[in-house]
Amino acid sequence: FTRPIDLGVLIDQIDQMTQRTISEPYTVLIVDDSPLMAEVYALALRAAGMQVIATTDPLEAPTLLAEQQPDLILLDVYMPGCSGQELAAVIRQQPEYHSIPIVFLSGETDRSAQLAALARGGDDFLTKPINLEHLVAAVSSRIQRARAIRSLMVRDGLTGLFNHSVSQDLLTREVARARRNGQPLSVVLIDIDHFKQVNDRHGHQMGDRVLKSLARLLRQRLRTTDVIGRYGGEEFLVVMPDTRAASAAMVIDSLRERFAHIEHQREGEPLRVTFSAGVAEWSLGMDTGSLLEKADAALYQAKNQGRNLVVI
Ligand code: GH3
Ligand code: MG
Ligand code: MG
Ligand code: MG
Repeated sequence: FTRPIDLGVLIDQIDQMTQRTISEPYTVLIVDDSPLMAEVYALALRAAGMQVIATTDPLEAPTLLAEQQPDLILLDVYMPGCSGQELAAVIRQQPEYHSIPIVFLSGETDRSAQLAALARGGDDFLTKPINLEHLVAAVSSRIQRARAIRSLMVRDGLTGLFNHSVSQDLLTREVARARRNGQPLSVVLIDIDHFKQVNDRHGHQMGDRVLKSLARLLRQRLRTTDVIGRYGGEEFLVVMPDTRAASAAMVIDSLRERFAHIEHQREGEPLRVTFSAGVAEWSLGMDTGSLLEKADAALYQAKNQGRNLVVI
């Protein structure tokens, strides 16, 4: 006698594990006026599997920060031209860098100078001579925590997809990119059909399970360059760069068919659920708002024409 395996729970666990293990290597920006010291730190961090960008010129740091998007900054306190404290203050003035950890490196043992550096936006202070094992441990634990916090702020808790405001920001970024490079861009709004009935008849927990299974399907079948977000309760937003509306609609329609065949309940009364979708392609003169309105109008038509449909 063996207990039946709950496939839904198992798949969720596998999803969570793979999301945790498939992650990019940690990237660290080192700013130290001593090339020798920068190289020593870089060697230690690289040996631990991290990517390192190093500069001896503090004035170059803002450009490297914007271009390389590091996970953490190691900052020497004493540098000619611009001190580490000054640089930290400049970096912290930009909202997009508020959450990036800054760790100071210095031979300074004076307590008040250390506190001043922390007050300018630093997170930690390592005193020279620096133990390289300590450096690697301090850097990796800070990056790990920063990434976890960022993912909490960016992802929807139930489905693991981007939340409403992040998906909208990413859409705005793709609109700007399409305007620049002249490549097509399509947007899809997906809304589950009669979802209130699913909750009413099968319970809220089953409703949640349906939401997770649609999220999983979208993640598995769409490109990694597509943006997939939970736009509202049972509404999802998909942003497809370099894609014309006709191809986007074909892809979403095959997902629609696949989703409609999923058996959400293994015992008792069978439960199948469908969704409707509206597709819109960006054209010159449209902004994020008008593009979403166009997709919403198409979705409204899909609902009006009987649901379980994809409309352009
Ligand atoms: P339509 O086909 O016209 O879209 O009908 P509908 O029932 O899907 O639409 P309606 O907007 O009336 O209902 C949406 C329901 O989605 C109501 C709400 O309780 C449910 N819902 C929203 N968020 C969640 C959630 O996180 N979990 C669950 N289980 N239900 C949710
Ligand atoms: Mg120095
Ligand atoms: Mg809805
Ligand atoms: Mg609905």
